[in-house]
Amino acid sequence: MNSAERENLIQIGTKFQVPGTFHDGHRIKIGHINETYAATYDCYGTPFRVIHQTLNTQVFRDPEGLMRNVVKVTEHVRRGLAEGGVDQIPRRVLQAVPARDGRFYHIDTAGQFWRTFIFVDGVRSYDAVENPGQAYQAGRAFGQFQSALADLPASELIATIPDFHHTPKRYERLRQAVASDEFRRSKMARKELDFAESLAPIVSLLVDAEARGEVPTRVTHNDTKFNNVLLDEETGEAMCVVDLDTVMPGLVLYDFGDMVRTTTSRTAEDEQFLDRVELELPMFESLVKGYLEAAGKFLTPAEKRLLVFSGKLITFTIGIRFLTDYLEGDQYFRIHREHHNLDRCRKQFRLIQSITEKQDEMEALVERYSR
Ligand code: GN1
Ligand code: MG
Repeated sequence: MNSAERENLIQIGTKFQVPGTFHDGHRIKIGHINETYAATYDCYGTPFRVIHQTLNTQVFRDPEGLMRNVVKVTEHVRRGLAEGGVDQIPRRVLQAVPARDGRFYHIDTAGQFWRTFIFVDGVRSYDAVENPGQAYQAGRAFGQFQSALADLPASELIATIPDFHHTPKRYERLRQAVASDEFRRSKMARKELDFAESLAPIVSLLVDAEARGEVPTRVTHNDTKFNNVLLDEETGEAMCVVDLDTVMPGLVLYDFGDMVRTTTSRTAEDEQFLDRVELELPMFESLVKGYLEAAGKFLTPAEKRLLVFSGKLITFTIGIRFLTDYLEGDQYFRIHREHHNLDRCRKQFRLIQSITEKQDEMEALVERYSR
């Protein structure tokens, strides 16, 4: 962090009701969209740590509504944990820190939207899952999160990004990107575009099921990738679900699908050695077990029946978003190397092939843990 960035962070800190004086801060790299800093304040000799985070308001068009969602959801989860007599509640649910003016955000002189959370100690995230125990923890944590919110009416939350997982609309956008091919990149992605074309028949299955009322709209997380769950550094237990910007009305299947995408292969999201990319059944088994232990009670038969399919569809949806962004000149997902979004897409598409190969075994596992 350079000195201008540091000065700015100090300024930001003064706008929030953080106790003590600024000691130090550094940028922590998570996510493709927002900037996140960890900062330590000296509070009468005791360190007090917080997260200061920007929100990309190009992506999230109603940031105030988003923060209202976040506060409503975290308060609801916290209340549930307290009623259940659970220990270590401050480590299990995010706590937003209000600004000096009582709102939960601050807009700086440059127009940046900031919010602050209390730092959760003694936990870490992983970009790629390492073993089935972690997959179990992730499945259980997101299942518990959904379960804790099952009695919060979805109508109380705004859609922070409308049609976020609407695969047909994402698909249409890909078609437009191919048609204009502004950056002359479609020839690099010929194979991927053919593959995307071949999956046209499945694109609308979940939105159609929702429209017919076969699967209910609930409060869901919508960005359940493995690095959005914090595991205890010592015990490995999943403590806290983070990145709540997309918590909004959705389908549980979007959440489960994104868990399958990110928590069943010991490879990074942008793995370039595609031979290494495989849906690993022991990971999937643990993921399903953890998820159904926590969520099995409230899921309907139709939701359970679509779990495996959702893994395929959400992996596809995110895959075509990477592909579209590649064609559109990397406007959305931050890239760190040339063709990065194409690499990300390739990894997703390879995983879909592996899911297709192992579909029957996956279905059998869902069946086993549904009983
Ligand atoms: C984005 O910012 P981050 O990394 O939490 C994206 C998700 C994608 C994910 C892919 C608001 O999440 O939808 O699945 O990248 N979030 C948004 O890594 O678009
Ligand atoms: Mg996110």
